[in-house]
Amino acid sequence: MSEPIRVVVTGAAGQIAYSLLYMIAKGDVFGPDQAVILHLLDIPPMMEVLQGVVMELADCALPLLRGVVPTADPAEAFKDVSAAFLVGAMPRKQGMERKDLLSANVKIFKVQGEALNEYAKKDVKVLVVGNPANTNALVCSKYAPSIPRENFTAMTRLDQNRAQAQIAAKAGVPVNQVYNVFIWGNHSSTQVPDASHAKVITGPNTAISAADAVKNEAWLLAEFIATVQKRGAAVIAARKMSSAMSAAKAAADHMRDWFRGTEPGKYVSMGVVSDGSYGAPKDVVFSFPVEIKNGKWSIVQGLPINDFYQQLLTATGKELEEEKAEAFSVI
Ligand code: NAX
Repeated sequence: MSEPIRVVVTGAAGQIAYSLLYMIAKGDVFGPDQAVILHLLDIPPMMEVLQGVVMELADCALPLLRGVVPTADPAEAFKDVSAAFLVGAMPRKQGMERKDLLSANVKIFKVQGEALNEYAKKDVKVLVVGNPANTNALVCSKYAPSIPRENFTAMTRLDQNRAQAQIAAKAGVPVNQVYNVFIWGNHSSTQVPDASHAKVITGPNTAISAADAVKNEAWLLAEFIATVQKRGAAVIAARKMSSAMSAAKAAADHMRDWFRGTEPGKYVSMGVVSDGSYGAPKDVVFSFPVEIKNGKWSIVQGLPINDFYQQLLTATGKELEEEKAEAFSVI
């Protein structure tokens, strides 16, 4: 068993963290041999609630959990961390557009970028979940110049998981038989769920295209895309609260793959600082299909993109450029 690593979760008293902390502490993310010390950051009025979370973590009696540091002080929260789940933010309420949240939330991510810059390990891997996740991740990286830009990512894995589940249900297969469906662009309603490269496993060494598996290409180009784009809003409408269990699972999936790698030929979606691949605007956090090896992600190159998807990519890229301009105008 190696030395424990320090992992910070912000918004630790909130609903996503409530599921996520358990997954991290039981080894789902960093593996069954990696002990962890959890740093839990929330705001001062939530410290009493956070104490309850600390009690519950103790009561889970998890052998990999070697310490818990609840705090409202970013300096303490980010000290020596190897991984950061930036979940804490103001959540979107019913009827609220993501842009309404931008102004309040980017300021939080500026402060946390500065704290990461000063206190975290220089190879810290940062996953931004709090919305608007892509632009928050960009803001965070700008205020943490001593940490490489590639260490800042935004979560679109929930959208990918939703897409994978939709295709699996339509094709009538378990979800792990669907792969290489991924998300381009922003974690917003302009996101582009792309099933044109997706495959469905049909036998020990055989896979067919998602279009063949669902026997309905029109569905993949219309209803499928709309369902995934609007899934967050549908969950809010039903639950009166935003996605939490599934968001925590997706955050755990994202960080697990980043630390432990992806299978050869299998892509996962990550919002990363764009290098302009596939005509995406540069210097925004754009979701691409990536492969991960030795803790480093790389954008999957050379996928053919037809005009239909290219137009959608352009629209989501434009939205990210607008968000970026707006964010840096209010900081
Ligand atoms: P909750 O309101 O349950 O929890 C948020 C927590 O963050 C609260 O405890 C709050 O006190 C804390 N917080 C606020 N400001 C903070 C700060 N400056 N430092 C530390 N903690 C702070 O929200 P929850 O449902 O957990 O959602 C958290 C965020 O995830 C929201 O921004 C939400 O929009 C976003 N989501 C992102 C998703 C994605 O796929 N990227 C999907 C799920 C979710 O909607």
